[in-house]
Amino acid sequence: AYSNYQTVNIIGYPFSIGQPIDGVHLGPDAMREYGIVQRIKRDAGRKVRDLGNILLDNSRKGEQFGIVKDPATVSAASKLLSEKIQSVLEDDSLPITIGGDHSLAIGSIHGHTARIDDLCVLWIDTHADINTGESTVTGNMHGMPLSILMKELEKKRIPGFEWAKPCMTAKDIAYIGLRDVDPEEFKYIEDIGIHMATMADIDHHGMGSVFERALDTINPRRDRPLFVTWDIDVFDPSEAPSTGTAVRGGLTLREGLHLAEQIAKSGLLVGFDLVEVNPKIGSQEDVKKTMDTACFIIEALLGKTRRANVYQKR
Ligand code: B3U
Ligand code: MN
Ligand code: MN
Repeated sequence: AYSNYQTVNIIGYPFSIGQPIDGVHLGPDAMREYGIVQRIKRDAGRKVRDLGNILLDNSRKGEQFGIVKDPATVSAASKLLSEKIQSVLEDDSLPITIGGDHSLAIGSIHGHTARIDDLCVLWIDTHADINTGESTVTGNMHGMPLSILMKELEKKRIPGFEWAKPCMTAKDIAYIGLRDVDPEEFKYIEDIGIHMATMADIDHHGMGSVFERALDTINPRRDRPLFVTWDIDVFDPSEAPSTGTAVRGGLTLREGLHLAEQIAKSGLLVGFDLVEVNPKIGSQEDVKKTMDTACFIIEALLGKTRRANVYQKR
């Protein structure tokens, strides 16, 4: 359906202020060094443009709203991403944002909804990332992007994000992979009515069925453009150890590949994020494995299958 999205644009978002651990801002350059651009070029049959990194103020100023850390810095950075995404979409190209911490989804989703009507979103993550200024225990903004984006939580928004009008409702988004949701987050999810598929659901029904159910909820006629924001920590730490908040009991590489392949096959994908790869965590081998997992997923989202080393027709 979106077959004009042939040119893939890689945007690096070297940002770590949404969480406390050093190194996640080095994710995009580490992925480039590992060869992500060449891997996509070699196999994707699409043009790849590396747009480089967005120049971000990545210094901690210690400003707080309540216990929320550095909201102004997060806001300024995600505004730049939203603008970048919009310019890529103007060009009928597919943006891939490589993080950086997950607070970047404020900018990427805002940018997509500004240019694409009727967007729906799959949030693939261990965490629900929907804490508000009232509910957050850590004060880390990578655990909060959805509270900025959701219309239903407009009254609970922290100040400083006036440029990003809430652009999503519960019918526009579904979670896949959750297994570490704060009690207050669970209340928001239930009150608002966001579809959530936890690891338990994946165990019980299998990934194929979980994916179809998620789309049945947010995209029943399979006609809405789809955006995917993929937190690498959804994987089991055995597949993606180099991330800030690894939680055991996550996706296998095979489950992740199946999900990514089904997303590609839908023909609905208009853009995606891959976030929270931290090359400063773990051994060299851990970092390599994590980046390899990320590359596998990016390639599969772009149409690579396990049937043969050829890409799906778009
Ligand atoms: N829900 C917790 C933990 C967390 C969220 N996202 C990550 N960790 N990566 C929080 O900080 O809000
Ligand atoms: Mn996340
Ligand atoms: Mn996460």
